[in-house]
Amino acid sequence: MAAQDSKRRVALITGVTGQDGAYLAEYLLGLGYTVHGIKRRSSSFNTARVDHLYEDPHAGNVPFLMHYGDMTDSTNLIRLVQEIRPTEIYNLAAQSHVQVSFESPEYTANADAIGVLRLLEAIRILGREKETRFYQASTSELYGLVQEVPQKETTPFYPRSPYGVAKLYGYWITVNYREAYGMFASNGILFNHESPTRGETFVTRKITRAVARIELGLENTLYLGNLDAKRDWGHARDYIEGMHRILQVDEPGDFVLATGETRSVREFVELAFAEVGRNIEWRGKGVEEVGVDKASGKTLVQIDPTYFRPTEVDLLIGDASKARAKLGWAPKTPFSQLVKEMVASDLVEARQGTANGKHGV
Ligand code: NDP
Ligand code: GDR
Repeated sequence: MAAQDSKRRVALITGVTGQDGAYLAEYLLGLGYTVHGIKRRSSSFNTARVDHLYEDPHAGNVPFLMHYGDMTDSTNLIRLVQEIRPTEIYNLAAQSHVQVSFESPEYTANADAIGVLRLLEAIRILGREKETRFYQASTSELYGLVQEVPQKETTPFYPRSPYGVAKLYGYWITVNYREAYGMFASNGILFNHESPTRGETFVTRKITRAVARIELGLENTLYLGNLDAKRDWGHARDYIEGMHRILQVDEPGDFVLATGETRSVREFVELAFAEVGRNIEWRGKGVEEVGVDKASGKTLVQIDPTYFRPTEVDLLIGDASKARAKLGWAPKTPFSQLVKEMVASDLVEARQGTANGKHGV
């Protein structure tokens, strides 16, 4: 077990402005950690998810601090690890959109694969192997083409996208640094997890946002790709607790976090529309298929083939028995509650007109 300074609890979160980073930062602050986050420079504000945690550092000893940085910049990462001296690093930063990874495969590899190496090397170069525990945000996308279900830690990997392949490197370099240098470096192999702050171009949020906007008459049609893909969807709030537990146990290792239930995109659509009292009937086949509101006869869902991926992951369903046994972790939020929460939040957002952006995969 890596010797940790028993008094200092200092976390460094890469990707703190993302869905998981923001939930994790809030959770760790609640546990009394000092939390440092890395944010990217952008031409417009990108900190909406963590703004409520921010306190003016001029006020003195604030527990939450943000630093500019990028997973593609080694010198920046080395300097930050040197200055912050984190006791725990959560590497959540990534180009995390599977379809976008087909458009930007090289950048995805740079940030999602080599970025992991850069951070592990920063720890090693600074001689902090024994002082720093490292969490890598691995993914069920590693399983890709179905080899066995449910998928667990021993299931062979077969990634199906540049994102999945980049994350495969991230997974193995984490294992290698654990074995080669005795680092406390662990992978969380997390299945899809969503929330009201999920990025707007992931399918769940795209659906709940469209349901709200259609309900309020701001939009007419939801355009989707593959309706038959099946995912094991949980709530991000539950999964970040699992991430934290992965770094608190005595031995490093690799852990699946999942609900053990799977649903199709089609089922998600049906449930989300049911939240606003609409029943969807599916008519037609293939790219001609449409989702029709049974009561009004209006077409609410259409297929747009641009959202189909060159290679797809058809079925994900995870077995989190190891996490249950060794971490005492279990998901708490039922699927129906997740959908309810997301639709309710998007209704509020649509009413206030606070939602950003109209386009996206
Ligand atoms: P998001 O896309 O919401 O957040 C990604 C974060 O990474 C953002 O803060 C983003 O910054 C940052 N980022 C992207 N590229 C870089 C870069 N080059 N340098 C520094 N920061 C960068 O993802 P999630 O919160 O959903 O996921 C967190 C991690 O977990 C990701 O690594 C993802 O691949 C992985 N994962 C997610 C799952 C899920 O279902 N949510 C499941 C399994 C794994 P910005 O805000 O500026 O864009
Ligand atoms: P995924 O999430 O690829 O599983 O990766 P996403 O929500 O993008 O897709 C889920 C499934 O829905 C199908 N789909 C669509 N997807 C999007 N984005 N937009 C559409 O219009 C659409 N129509 C159908 C997809 O084809 C796919 O089968 C997420 C990310 O968070 C990754 O970073 C993470 O590693 C995995 O989850 C676990």
